[in-house]
Amino acid sequence: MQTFLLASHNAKKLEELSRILEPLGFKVISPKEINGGITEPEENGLSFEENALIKARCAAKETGMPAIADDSGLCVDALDGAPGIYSARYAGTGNDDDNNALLLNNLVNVPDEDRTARFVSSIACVFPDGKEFTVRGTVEGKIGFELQGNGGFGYDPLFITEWGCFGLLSPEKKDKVSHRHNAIIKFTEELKKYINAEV
Ligand code: ITT
Repeated sequence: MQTFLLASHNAKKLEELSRILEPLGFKVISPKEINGGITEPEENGLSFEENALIKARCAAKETGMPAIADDSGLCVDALDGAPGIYSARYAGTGNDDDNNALLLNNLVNVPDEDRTARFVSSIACVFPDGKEFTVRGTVEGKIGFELQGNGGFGYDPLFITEWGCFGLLSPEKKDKVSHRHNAIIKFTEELKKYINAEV
């Protein structure tokens, strides 16, 4: 069984990644299980992929383990793709409530039909021998006019999809339709190619 270190310091994201990966047959280890933890590198890349690679490379180098990192965010069309790679620090406080309040404020005059958006998850996989790849998953939706529910994390209470607002979905439902799920499906396909190439 392949074991991966999940290089994330976001407890909710870690929960989601583990919940999706474990039934697919992967053993996953969180940074808390590593003696002394792992460094949280500066995410100074210019794309989700670059930032995911920065995190996974750092973790693989420090631990000698195959590492997976997710860099994700919300891209809002009416805001030219913002908050995008800056989603976690949009309001400058690192706090989900502040980020959601700022997003609502920045969309205050934007009508429903123009509030289209997508969640993006780029997952990087880095092996200690230096081999690496990234995959990207997305999910389309719209930004609501008010917060709904308290499921998930981050912008979920504002993100409305064909299955309903992410803030109102059960964890099981979100796991089946999310950008992270879609990225992990591609990750498993890519991993098969990697393993086959090694044989
Ligand atoms: P790590 O880098 O340690 O993994 P982080 O929270 O800093 O944790 P990112 O830099 O990838 O992670 O930022 C992701 C942000 O995008 C996250 O904090 C949320 O604001 C938003 N986001 C990503 N996925 C989301 C989801 O499934 N639901 C709601 N918001 C999400």
